[in-house]
Amino acid sequence: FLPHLMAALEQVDETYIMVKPDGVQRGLVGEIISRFEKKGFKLTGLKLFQCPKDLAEEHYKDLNAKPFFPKLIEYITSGPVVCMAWEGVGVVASARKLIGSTNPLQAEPGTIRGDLAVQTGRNVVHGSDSPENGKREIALWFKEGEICQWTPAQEPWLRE
Ligand code: IDP
Ligand code: MG
Repeated sequence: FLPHLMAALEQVDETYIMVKPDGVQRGLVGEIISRFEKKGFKLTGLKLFQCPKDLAEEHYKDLNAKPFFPKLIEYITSGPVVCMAWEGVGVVASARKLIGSTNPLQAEPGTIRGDLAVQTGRNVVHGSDSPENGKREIALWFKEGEICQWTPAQEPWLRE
């Protein structure tokens, strides 16, 4: 009974992770996917995509008053990105930890940005900052039918 109750309290979240154009150009796609895969999260959506300007602006709308906004939109639309949806208990906060601080020089070694990047404006990867934004961003970047529900064979070896 108690394990079932505890399992019910462990909410499954989803997060939107994106390899930015610099990550794609630098050949880091496999490395970045691998970090989330090895941790034990479930991949539910994946595509290579050239982002149009209006989508980039919608995705980053909370930052549209920032001085760097035009350059951010230019950066995100400058080449293909890899769009991913990942699912799991605590996946939003855990993915942010795996990614590291926005400024790669402040990101801890062992994190994606800490290991693979040197500048905020070229920080190789995006991750949603809340479960609500995870849902919002997945709905923004993926069409219906592009998200797969499936049960990984490793599940009983990841969670008791
Ligand atoms: P996050 O990606 O760590 O969540 P946010 O503050 O949400 O960081 O900013 C979104 C993205 O905007 C950053 O990942 C980075 O690419 C870019 N950005 C943020 N601050 C700056 C800045 O001061 N200069 C240039 N680009 C920035
Ligand atoms: Mg953010």
